[in-house]
Amino acid sequence: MASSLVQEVKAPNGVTYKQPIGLFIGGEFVKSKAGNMLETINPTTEEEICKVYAAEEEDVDIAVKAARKAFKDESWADIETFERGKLLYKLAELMERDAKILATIETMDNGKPFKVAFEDDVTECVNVFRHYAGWADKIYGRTIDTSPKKFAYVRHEPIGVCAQVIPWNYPLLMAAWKLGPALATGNVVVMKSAEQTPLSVLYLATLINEAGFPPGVVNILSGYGKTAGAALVQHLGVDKIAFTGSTFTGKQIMKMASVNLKNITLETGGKSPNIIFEDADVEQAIKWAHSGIMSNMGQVCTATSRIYVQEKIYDQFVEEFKKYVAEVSVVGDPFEKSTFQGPQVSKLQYDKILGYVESGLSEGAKLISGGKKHGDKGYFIQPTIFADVKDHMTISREEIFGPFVCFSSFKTEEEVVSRANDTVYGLGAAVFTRDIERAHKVAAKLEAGMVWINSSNDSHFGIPFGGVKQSGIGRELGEYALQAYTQAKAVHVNLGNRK
Ligand code: TXE
Repeated sequence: MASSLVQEVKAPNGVTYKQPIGLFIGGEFVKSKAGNMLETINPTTEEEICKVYAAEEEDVDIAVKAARKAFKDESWADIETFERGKLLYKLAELMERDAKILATIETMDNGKPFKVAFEDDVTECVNVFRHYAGWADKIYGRTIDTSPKKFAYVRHEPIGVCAQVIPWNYPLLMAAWKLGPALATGNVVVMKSAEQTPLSVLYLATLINEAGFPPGVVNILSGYGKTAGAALVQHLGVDKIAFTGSTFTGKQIMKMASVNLKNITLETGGKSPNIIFEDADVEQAIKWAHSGIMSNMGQVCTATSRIYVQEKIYDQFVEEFKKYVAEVSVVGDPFEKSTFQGPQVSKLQYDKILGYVESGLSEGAKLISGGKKHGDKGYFIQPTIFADVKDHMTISREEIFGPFVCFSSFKTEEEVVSRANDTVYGLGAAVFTRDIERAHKVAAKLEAGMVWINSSNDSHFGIPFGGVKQSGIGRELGEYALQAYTQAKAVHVNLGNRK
């Protein structure tokens, strides 16, 4: 790699590594044609980590062409499926080898606690790649019997050039969720990382090369949404878009994708309910309710941000939740072992969340704790609890994406299900009760892509993930994601002289 395309970075935890800063196209790091760069900020210190090259329309075009070429090249098009799986296994192994570097980059660029980045995010990426490595040689088509004179079979073919636009809350993990199934099924990828967090995915590109993927099979572009992102999703050489981000941008992407009727998978926003019935195991419910909203600084699309507690236990629950937060939600330097909550990813997100505190207060919700910035430096926000929140209030309706929770009480099952569903979103939902009949009845009635019974945000790479309503289209993870990256081709064979 040319020395101008790599920068030595010394992270706050003492880890020194070589950070690629170019665009990753056709297996090489290159400068953007116009030479524009974007600055990436450490949200803990508010200081620049480094600058990376930012793609513009002409770079996107080059990357899409490189991907198209790789899709047709025999090194990828004709590779045995088992060998495709081996490349993914190798990538997983290399991520495991460099886990400390990857987690360090993630913590520095995104702000999430190192412990979480290392033990959860990177580990899950490795698991995801291994999961899909195993699928690579198990993409089975079908035969369909219609009559003795006709034989029909269905091939599950790759879609082609996939544009993958990912967000900043789980930079590496979102890359893994999208790359795993796309590559296992034989597609090629042009990925655009989020402008706030380009670094870990660029490092991943070096591992993709080392693993031996043919050049152009994976291309990774740093860049802004309105320029690089929009150029990518409108490019006529792109066959599919997979996007994770806001519902607002998801809608724009859907419109842009119509230029050539691209296949599309969207995972967008949420305002997920968490319903606590009076017969719940309160200790467990508090623990899960806390991780369901406060993990990853509340920057989780499935965060259970609206908590409905049955009347009889409401006051006690809110009080105990407050105590639990005070004890567990330790805010501070994400490289410190004891830290549970680091800074928000950016000044924009930080300001947005503090704006919702104002909104909650002005609309009459009761602030139980938090609601202010934490410390003098970095985008830290105190974990914030509002109680007695009414359903019409802005804080109960809009996705806040911060360590910010809204409590309200309910009387009956019917009432709470109707209130939980009264949202444009439908991503996750949680229900806590010891009554198994009620648990399954409520799970069936909740309008959500995922329901957790007696837990929250308890996702797994083998289980489908995605939303209904304005929370998205299609599913990621597990076997379900294979459908998102393949298309069925029916082959009809005439066996004889049919009229
Ligand atoms: O999201 P965007 P933002 C929610 C969360 C957050 C809000 C705004 O509520 O506060 O969205 O965050 C790219 N064409 N989520 O503004 O805009 C962009 O560059 C093509 C929920 O960061 O959706 C980035 O790579 N691409 C969420 C990605 O889209 C475009 C995760 C996400 O950015 C584009 C993140 C365009 N016109 C935010 N505009 C989740 N579901 O997990 C932007 N992008």
